[in-house]
Amino acid sequence: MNEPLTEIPKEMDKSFEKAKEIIQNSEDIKIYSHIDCDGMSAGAILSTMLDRQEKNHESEFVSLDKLENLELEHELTIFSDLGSGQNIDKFAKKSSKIIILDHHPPIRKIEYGSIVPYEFLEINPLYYGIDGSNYVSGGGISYFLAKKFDYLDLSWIGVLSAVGDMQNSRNGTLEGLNSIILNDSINQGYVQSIKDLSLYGRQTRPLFVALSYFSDVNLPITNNKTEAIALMKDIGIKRKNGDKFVTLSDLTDIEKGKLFSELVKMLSKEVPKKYVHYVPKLVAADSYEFLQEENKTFLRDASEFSTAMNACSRNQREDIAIKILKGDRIAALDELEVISKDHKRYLAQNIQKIEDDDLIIEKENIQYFDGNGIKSSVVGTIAGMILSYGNWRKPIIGFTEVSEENSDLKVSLRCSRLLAYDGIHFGNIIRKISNSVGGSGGGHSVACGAYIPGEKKEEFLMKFNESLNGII
Ligand SMILES: [Mn+2]
Repeated sequence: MNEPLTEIPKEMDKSFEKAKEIIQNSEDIKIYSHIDCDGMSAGAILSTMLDRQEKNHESEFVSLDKLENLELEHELTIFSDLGSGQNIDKFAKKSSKIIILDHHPPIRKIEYGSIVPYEFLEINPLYYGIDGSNYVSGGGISYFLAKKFDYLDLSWIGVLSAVGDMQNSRNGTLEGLNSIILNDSINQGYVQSIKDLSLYGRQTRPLFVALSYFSDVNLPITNNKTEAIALMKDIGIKRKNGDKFVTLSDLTDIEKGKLFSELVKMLSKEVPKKYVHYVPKLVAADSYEFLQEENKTFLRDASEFSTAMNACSRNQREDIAIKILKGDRIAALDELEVISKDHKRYLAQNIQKIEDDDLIIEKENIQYFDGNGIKSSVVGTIAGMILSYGNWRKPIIGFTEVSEENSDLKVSLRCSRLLAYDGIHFGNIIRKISNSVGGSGGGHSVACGAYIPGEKKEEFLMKFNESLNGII
C-alpha cells in the first residue's frame, strides 16, 4: 500500500486560499453542518473562525435528507462535513456564494464551480486522490481553512473530529492529512499522543470495567468484572488508588506493557489462526489527551470527548455540544451531564431488554435483532454494545423504525475490528445491498448503516447473509 500524503496538495491549498478570500469578502454567512461529532466539530471551528473575523453568521446542524431543497438566503453559504453528496444548489441565485468543505464522495466534478453562473467552491480530499475515511475528516478540512487565518489553536478540535469520525480505527493512529493536524496540536501544546492500550474510557472508567467491555472477541473478562479484577491482580495492578478506582490513564508504561502482553496471550488463544497476526493491533492504539482539560474528566480523552458529543446529537442538543467546543462551558457541562446520564440509562435499559428477551437471532453468517421502539438515532450504539452478548465472529445488525410517521427501517451494523482487519468492508456491502432493495446506506468497515423500506427487511437479511458465504 502507498504511504498516505502528509502534505496538502498545491491545488488543494490554493482552494483554501480562495475560500479565505471569499469569506473575507462576505458579511452575511450561513453554516450548515452535519449532526455528528465530526460535523459539530467542523461547525465549531468555522463559527469560532467567523467570530474572530467579526463576521455575522448563523449555524445549523442538519441530517443529510434536509439538504436537497434548501433556499440559499444568505450572501455566503458554507457546508461542512456534508454537501458533497447532495444537490445543495438547486435554488442558487446568480448572486449566491457557496463553499463546500467535505470529505464524503463528491457527486460533482471538480470543474463544476467554473461552469455555474454563481460562486461555487468545493474542497474535498477525494478530488486530490486522498481517501476521506482514513486521512482527513470534515472537521479536519474546516481546520485547514481556519489555519489560513492562522488559528492553529483550533487544531485540537480537528483531532477530536478525526477520532469522532473513527479515522484512526484502521491502524490505531491518525495518518495522512490528519497527522498534520495532530502535529499542529502537539506543537501548540494542546494535545499529547500516547502509545496506549485500545480500551475505551481511559480517564473516567474504572480499569476493571473498561476491561470487562472488551468485545472484539469474547474473552473470559468480557462482561465479567470478577475475571477482569482477577486479571489485574495477577499482573499486580491495583483496583483502587486510595479511595479512587484506577483507570487506564493511571497506569505506568510498565503496567501497560504487562497488561498488553496478557491481553495478547488471552486473545491469541481465543481467535482462529488466520486472525492471530492482527491481535497486537487489536490491543494497542495511540490515545490523544487534551492537555488544557482537567485530568480524570471525559474532556481529557479524545475518544471519551467524542462519545459525549455524540450523546448530544443523538438527543438533538447540538447547542450544548457547540458551547462546549467553543469553550462556553459552565452551564453547558451541567446540561451535558444530565443528557449523558439519561442517554446511558436509555442504552442500558434497552440492552437489558434485548438480552432478557433473547432477541438476537443468528443466521449462518450474520446475527440481528429487532429494536422495536428503540430510537433510530441510537440503534447503532446499542448494536455495538450488545456485540459482546452475541457471536463476535459475525456482524450484528439492528433494525428499528425510522420514526412514528415513517415506517422505513433504520439498519445499523457493528462488528469486531478483526473482521475489518481481515479485509471485509461492511460499509460497502451495506451500501450495495440496501441499494438493491430500494434503500440507501454506507459507512465504515466496522460501523455502518442504511435506510430500507419496511417490507424489504427479510429480503435484505437474506441477501446480506448470502453475500458473506465463504467470507465469514
Ligand atoms: Mn465526517
